Amino acid sequence: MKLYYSPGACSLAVHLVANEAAVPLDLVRVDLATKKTEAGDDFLAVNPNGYVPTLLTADGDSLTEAQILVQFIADQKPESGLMPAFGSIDRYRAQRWLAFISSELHKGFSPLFKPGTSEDAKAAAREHLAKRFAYLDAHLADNEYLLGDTFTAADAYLWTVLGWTRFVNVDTSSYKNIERFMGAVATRPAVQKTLQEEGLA
Ligand SMILES: N[C@@H](CCC(=O)N[C@@H](CS)C(=O)NCC(=O)O)C(=O)O
Repeated sequence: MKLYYSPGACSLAVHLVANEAAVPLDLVRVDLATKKTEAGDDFLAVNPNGYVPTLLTADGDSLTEAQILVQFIADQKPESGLMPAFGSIDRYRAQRWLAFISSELHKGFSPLFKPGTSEDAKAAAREHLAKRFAYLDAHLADNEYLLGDTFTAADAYLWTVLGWTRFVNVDTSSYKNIERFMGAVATRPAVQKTLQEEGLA
Protein backbone atom coordinates (compact mmCIF):
# COMPACT_ATOMS: atom_id res chain seq x y z
CA MET A 1 0.00 0.00 0.00
CA LYS A 2 1.14 3.49 -0.79
CA LEU A 3 0.61 6.45 1.57
CA TYR A 4 0.90 9.96 0.16
CA TYR A 5 2.00 12.16 3.06
CA SER A 6 3.51 15.44 4.05
CA PRO A 7 5.78 15.53 7.12
CA GLY A 8 3.88 16.39 10.30
CA ALA A 9 0.54 16.84 8.51
CA CYS A 10 -2.60 14.86 9.39
CA SER A 11 -1.18 12.01 7.28
CA LEU A 12 1.16 11.39 10.23
CA ALA A 13 -1.78 9.80 12.07
CA VAL A 14 -2.16 7.16 9.34
CA HIS A 15 1.58 6.55 9.22
CA LEU A 16 1.63 6.18 13.02
CA VAL A 17 -1.23 3.67 13.06
CA ALA A 18 0.59 1.66 10.37
CA ASN A 19 3.73 1.57 12.53
CA GLU A 20 1.71 0.67 15.64
CA ALA A 21 0.08 -2.21 13.74
CA ALA A 22 3.25 -3.19 11.82
CA VAL A 23 1.46 -2.70 8.50
CA PRO A 24 4.10 -1.94 5.83
CA LEU A 25 3.54 1.18 3.73
CA ASP A 26 5.38 2.69 0.78
CA LEU A 27 5.65 6.36 1.70
CA VAL A 28 5.37 8.98 -1.03
CA ARG A 29 6.18 12.52 0.07
CA VAL A 30 4.03 15.28 -1.41
CA ASP A 31 4.84 18.96 -1.67
CA LEU A 32 1.46 20.46 -0.76
CA ALA A 33 2.38 23.86 -2.21
CA THR A 34 3.29 22.59 -5.68
CA LYS A 35 1.10 19.44 -5.61
CA LYS A 36 4.04 17.39 -6.84
CA THR A 37 5.30 14.13 -5.39
CA GLU A 38 8.94 13.71 -4.48
CA ALA A 39 9.42 12.02 -7.87
CA GLY A 40 7.94 15.08 -9.60
CA ASP A 41 4.61 13.41 -10.43
CA ASP A 42 1.33 15.32 -10.45
CA PHE A 43 -0.36 14.63 -7.10
CA LEU A 44 -3.66 16.05 -8.38
CA ALA A 45 -3.84 13.04 -10.69
CA VAL A 46 -3.87 10.86 -7.56
CA ASN A 47 -6.18 13.05 -5.47
CA PRO A 48 -7.94 15.87 -7.36
CA ASN A 49 -8.54 17.58 -4.00
CA GLY A 50 -4.77 17.84 -3.58
CA TYR A 51 -4.65 16.84 0.07
CA VAL A 52 -2.93 14.21 2.15
CA PRO A 53 -3.44 11.60 3.46
CA THR A 54 -4.26 9.60 0.36
CA LEU A 55 -3.88 5.85 0.41
CA LEU A 56 -3.59 3.50 -2.56
CA THR A 57 -4.65 0.09 -1.28
CA ALA A 58 -3.17 -3.23 -2.35
CA ASP A 59 -6.32 -3.71 -4.50
CA GLY A 60 -5.71 -0.41 -6.26
CA ASP A 61 -8.43 1.60 -4.52
CA SER A 62 -7.70 5.21 -3.72
CA LEU A 63 -8.97 6.18 -0.28
CA THR A 64 -8.91 9.55 1.47
CA GLU A 65 -9.98 11.11 4.81
CA ALA A 66 -7.71 10.63 7.79
CA GLN A 67 -10.48 9.32 10.03
CA ILE A 68 -11.25 6.55 7.52
CA LEU A 69 -7.66 5.68 6.68
CA VAL A 70 -6.64 5.12 10.31
CA GLN A 71 -9.54 2.65 10.55
CA PHE A 72 -8.65 0.94 7.29
CA ILE A 73 -5.04 0.41 8.42
CA ALA A 74 -6.02 -0.70 11.94
CA ASP A 75 -8.50 -3.20 10.48
CA GLN A 76 -5.68 -4.88 8.55
CA LYS A 77 -4.50 -6.12 11.95
CA PRO A 78 -7.59 -6.51 14.18
CA GLU A 79 -5.43 -8.24 16.80
CA SER A 80 -3.58 -4.93 17.30
CA GLY A 81 -6.65 -3.59 19.14
CA LEU A 82 -6.13 -0.24 17.43
CA MET A 83 -9.82 -0.23 16.45
CA PRO A 84 -12.54 -2.03 18.40
CA ALA A 85 -14.50 -4.76 16.58
CA PHE A 86 -17.11 -3.75 14.00
CA GLY A 87 -20.58 -3.60 15.53
CA SER A 88 -19.39 -3.16 19.11
CA ILE A 89 -20.37 -0.06 21.07
CA ASP A 90 -16.66 0.69 21.45
CA ARG A 91 -16.36 0.86 17.65
CA TYR A 92 -18.94 3.64 17.64
CA ARG A 93 -17.21 5.35 20.55
CA ALA A 94 -13.94 5.30 18.61
CA GLN A 95 -15.67 6.59 15.46
CA ARG A 96 -17.34 9.31 17.45
CA TRP A 97 -13.92 10.49 18.67
CA LEU A 98 -12.49 10.27 15.15
CA ALA A 99 -15.33 12.44 13.83
CA PHE A 100 -14.85 14.89 16.73
CA ILE A 101 -11.12 15.16 16.04
CA SER A 102 -11.73 15.66 12.32
CA SER A 103 -14.47 18.26 12.45
CA GLU A 104 -13.94 20.00 15.78
CA LEU A 105 -10.14 19.98 16.08
CA HIS A 106 -8.42 19.23 12.75
CA LYS A 107 -10.57 21.67 10.81
CA GLY A 108 -10.61 24.02 13.80
CA PHE A 109 -6.88 24.56 13.25
CA SER A 110 -7.24 25.35 9.55
CA PRO A 111 -7.75 29.15 9.86
CA LEU A 112 -4.57 29.36 11.94
CA PHE A 113 -2.51 27.79 9.15
CA LYS A 114 -4.16 29.54 6.21
CA PRO A 115 -2.21 32.54 4.91
CA GLY A 116 -4.32 35.68 4.89
CA THR A 117 -6.64 34.70 7.77
CA SER A 118 -7.67 37.89 9.57
CA GLU A 119 -6.72 38.41 13.22
CA ASP A 120 -10.44 38.30 14.13
CA ALA A 121 -10.87 34.94 12.42
CA LYS A 122 -7.73 33.63 14.15
CA ALA A 123 -9.05 34.78 17.54
CA ALA A 124 -12.36 33.01 16.84
CA ALA A 125 -10.50 29.82 15.88
CA ARG A 126 -8.46 29.97 19.11
CA GLU A 127 -11.63 30.48 21.14
CA HIS A 128 -13.27 27.49 19.47
CA LEU A 129 -10.24 25.28 20.10
CA ALA A 130 -10.01 26.39 23.74
CA LYS A 131 -13.61 25.21 24.35
CA ARG A 132 -12.91 21.84 22.77
CA PHE A 133 -9.61 21.49 24.65
CA ALA A 134 -11.42 22.09 27.95
CA TYR A 135 -13.88 19.32 27.05
CA LEU A 136 -11.06 16.95 26.08
CA ASP A 137 -9.05 17.79 29.17
CA ALA A 138 -12.01 16.88 31.39
CA HIS A 139 -12.41 13.56 29.55
CA LEU A 140 -8.70 12.75 29.88
CA ALA A 141 -8.86 13.44 33.63
CA ASP A 142 -10.67 10.10 34.05
CA ASN A 143 -9.30 8.27 31.02
CA GLU A 144 -5.72 7.50 30.11
CA TYR A 145 -6.65 7.46 26.43
CA LEU A 146 -9.81 8.46 24.57
CA LEU A 147 -11.41 5.04 25.00
CA GLY A 148 -10.09 4.38 28.48
CA ASP A 149 -7.07 2.21 29.19
CA THR A 150 -6.23 1.23 25.62
CA PHE A 151 -4.39 3.26 22.99
CA THR A 152 -6.39 3.31 19.74
CA ALA A 153 -6.23 4.85 16.27
CA ALA A 154 -8.28 7.77 17.64
CA ASP A 155 -5.42 8.60 20.02
CA ALA A 156 -2.96 8.56 17.10
CA TYR A 157 -5.12 11.11 15.26
CA LEU A 158 -5.59 13.23 18.40
CA TRP A 159 -1.86 13.26 19.17
CA THR A 160 -1.08 14.30 15.60
CA VAL A 161 -3.54 17.18 15.54
CA LEU A 162 -2.75 18.48 19.04
CA GLY A 163 0.93 18.52 18.08
CA TRP A 164 0.13 21.46 15.79
CA THR A 165 -0.48 23.76 18.77
CA ARG A 166 3.24 24.54 18.95
CA PHE A 167 3.33 25.74 15.33
CA VAL A 168 0.41 28.14 15.67
CA ASN A 169 1.16 29.55 19.09
CA VAL A 170 -1.71 27.90 20.96
CA ASP A 171 -0.79 27.37 24.62
CA THR A 172 -1.99 24.07 26.11
CA SER A 173 0.02 24.26 29.35
CA SER A 174 -3.11 24.89 31.45
CA TYR A 175 -4.67 21.63 30.20
CA LYS A 176 -2.82 19.25 32.51
CA ASN A 177 -4.50 16.07 31.27
CA ILE A 178 -3.89 16.93 27.62
CA GLU A 179 -0.24 17.61 28.50
CA ARG A 180 -0.02 14.23 30.28
CA PHE A 181 -1.60 12.50 27.24
CA MET A 182 0.76 14.21 24.79
CA GLY A 183 3.81 13.27 26.84
CA ALA A 184 2.72 9.65 27.29
CA VAL A 185 1.98 9.09 23.59
CA ALA A 186 5.28 10.69 22.59
CA THR A 187 7.19 7.93 24.40
CA ARG A 188 5.65 5.15 22.29
CA PRO A 189 8.29 3.45 20.10
CA ALA A 190 5.99 3.64 17.06
CA VAL A 191 5.74 7.42 17.49
CA GLN A 192 9.51 7.79 17.53
CA LYS A 193 9.83 5.54 14.45
CA THR A 194 7.15 7.54 12.62
CA LEU A 195 8.77 10.89 13.40
CA GLN A 196 12.12 9.56 12.24
CA GLU A 197 10.65 8.26 8.98
CA GLU A 198 9.12 11.69 8.32
CA GLY A 199 12.41 13.45 9.12
CA LEU A 200 10.93 15.09 12.23
CA ALA A 201 12.83 13.39 15.06
N1 LIG B 1 -10.79 16.06 4.64
C1 LIG B 1 -9.41 15.67 4.67
C2 LIG B 1 -8.55 16.91 4.86
C3 LIG B 1 -7.09 16.58 4.85
C4 LIG B 1 -6.25 17.84 5.04
O1 LIG B 1 -6.75 18.89 5.48
N2 LIG B 1 -4.97 17.71 4.70
C5 LIG B 1 -4.06 18.83 4.75
C6 LIG B 1 -2.83 18.50 5.58
S1 LIG B 1 -3.27 18.20 7.28
C7 LIG B 1 -3.60 19.14 3.33
O2 LIG B 1 -3.15 18.26 2.64
N3 LIG B 1 -3.75 20.41 2.92
C8 LIG B 1 -3.34 20.85 1.63
C9 LIG B 1 -4.50 21.34 0.80
O3 LIG B 1 -5.67 21.17 1.23
O4 LIG B 1 -4.23 21.87 -0.26
C10 LIG B 1 -9.17 14.66 5.80
O5 LIG B 1 -9.89 14.70 6.80
O6 LIG B 1 -8.28 13.82 5.66
